[in-house]
Amino acid sequence: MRKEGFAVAQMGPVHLQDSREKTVKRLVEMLTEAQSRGATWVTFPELALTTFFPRYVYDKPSEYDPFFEEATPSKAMQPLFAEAARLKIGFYLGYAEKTQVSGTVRRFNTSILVGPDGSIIGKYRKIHLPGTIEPVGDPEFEHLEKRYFDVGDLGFPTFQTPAARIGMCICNDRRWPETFRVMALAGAEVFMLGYNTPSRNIHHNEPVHLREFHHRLCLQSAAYQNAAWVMASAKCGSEDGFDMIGGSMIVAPTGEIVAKTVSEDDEVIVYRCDLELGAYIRRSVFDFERHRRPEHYQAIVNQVGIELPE
Ligand code: CDV
Repeated sequence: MRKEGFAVAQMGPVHLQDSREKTVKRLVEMLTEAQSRGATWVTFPELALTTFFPRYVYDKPSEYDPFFEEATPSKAMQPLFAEAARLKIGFYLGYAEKTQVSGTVRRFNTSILVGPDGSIIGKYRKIHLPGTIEPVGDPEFEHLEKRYFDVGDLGFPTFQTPAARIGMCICNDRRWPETFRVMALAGAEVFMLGYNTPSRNIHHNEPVHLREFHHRLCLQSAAYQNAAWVMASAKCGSEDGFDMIGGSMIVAPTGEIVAKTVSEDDEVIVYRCDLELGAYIRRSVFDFERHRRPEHYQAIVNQVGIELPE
């Protein structure tokens, strides 16, 4: 057995008017609770420092730039970094990143992995951006990630930490099995992800119970098929009247849910994960080296949409 305490810190709503200071204070409180309950790692949600602003239509950078951080750690993040280093606890944090790439301003939906010593171990920039560039014209279904963010340019990296090799992804990425398989092929033993999932489906009229079912389905199959632990953290509840699902959870490499939140508010769940469980499964049913047949998977990387054979 190789056991390590992992926590998922779910957040209730962050409203448009809530200050970063107030929001980060909530994160620090949950970090402290996680550490007191034996966790050495915490997963926080996607875009954890602000409301889920891509639901709103903005035209000018001066209107949406206030949601972005320009430094890591930014001033707002500093209390979280300081407390985590003091408590010797690592964390995953999602936020909106504004940066320069080759002299051009770029904006990403980003997560960082911060080690128990307070150093930044790695960064991921969201690849599967949902929604539209142009507004659909119905505030209930507006989801403008493609308007505000560039597609991530870092691939799906994994990072060796004192506890395990960790891979990161963000929200909609979890619906795409390629996300997890690429990280698993780079040795990920733990997948960390944050999400903001509206209770109403932006793509079609789907009941809430299916939203939650599809969420669980993605996480459980990702864990099982890649023999890895999954840490999934929601920002949920009603943000200024816009409802988002909860259901933050920790899933074992067997696909079993071992811990799950019960509220749509700030809530911490902790589980002592046996990293050997995943290693055992990767030596048997999911021994990639022995059983994968990539020569028959060409379409996965060579095609985007469906191409019918001649
Ligand atoms: N923030 C997200 O990526 N949300 C998507 C919704 C819009 C489909 C999700 O996959 O939950």
